[in-house]
Amino acid sequence: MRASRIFMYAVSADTVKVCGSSTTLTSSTVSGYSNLIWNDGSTNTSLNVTSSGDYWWQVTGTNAVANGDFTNTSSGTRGFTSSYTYKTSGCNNCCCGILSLEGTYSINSNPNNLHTNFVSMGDHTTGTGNMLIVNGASTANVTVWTENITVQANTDYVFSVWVASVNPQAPAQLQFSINGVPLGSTIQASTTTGVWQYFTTTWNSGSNSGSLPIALVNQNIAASGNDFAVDDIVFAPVYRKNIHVVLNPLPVLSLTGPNSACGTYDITKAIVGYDPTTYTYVVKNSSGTVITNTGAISQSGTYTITEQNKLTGCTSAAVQTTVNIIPNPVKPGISPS
Ligand SMILES: [Ca+2]
Ligand SMILES: [Ca+2]
Repeated sequence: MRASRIFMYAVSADTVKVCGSSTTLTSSTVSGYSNLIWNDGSTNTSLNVTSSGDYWWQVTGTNAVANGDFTNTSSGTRGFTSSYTYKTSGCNNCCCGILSLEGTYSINSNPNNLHTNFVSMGDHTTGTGNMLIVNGASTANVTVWTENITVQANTDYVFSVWVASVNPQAPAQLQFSINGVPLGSTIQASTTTGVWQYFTTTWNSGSNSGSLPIALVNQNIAASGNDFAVDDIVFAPVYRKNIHVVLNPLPVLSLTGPNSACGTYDITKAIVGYDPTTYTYVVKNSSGTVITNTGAISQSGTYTITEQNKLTGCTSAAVQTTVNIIPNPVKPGISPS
């Protein structure tokens, strides 16, 4: 049930039309999801918007990766497999430590503990925890890390990872992969060692459901180097709300006045830039009664006018003007009947 609900949410985009120069968008709570983030990276429950355009907020469900922070090291709880060779003990006749050979990996709190040429650095999770440390080999399309994850159909997922180079040579080129299909752009690690970088991609499961292998695949074919650390792998359902915002300006009405006329007054002449094609004008007298005969006002007084843009529906502030009607002189000898 949840999966279909998420799908409906994910494909829907609200359109918010507002009269004015800004509006506030507000996120909502999605049960079981947290870590709210807006398109601009902010994490408040609402976002102030001052230009038309497309916006989104997103919350993330529970991480499905079993040991994404690499706390567990024993074979029963490690939670993943690799096409490289797991090393926990010394390397006979090796130069530099237990990861001296290409195509080996281990879990440790410091790359330098495993290879004397690897940088000394802390993990991403806490700075003192464990990370996956890899002496990558020069073979492309090798699975560095993989775990079978149960996915729901028609659900959006986020797949993210933190990567650091532990050796400046030939930085790692990794690829997200789901069910053997490459996903997103290549994860290009830095030539600077010891700096954690965040990589993320999204995936819609479509008709896929059940247990699928999700993986990080090595695409580097450099002979030496290609040595890196991985930490805090997340694969989680994600709910994103897309919001299309249209901000329409408020019309600004300007009137001339005070206005005088003999007999009757066409009050549309008081409207600066009178444009009945674009606007609907509403004229009221001082009692608040709408005047329909705007072309021939016969009563002196204060009149209030608003203009509404016919296309956007946005209405100006009410503006007042005064009209002074001067009675026409009555011809002598003729009495009003
Ligand atoms: Ca960690
Ligand atoms: Ca290597």
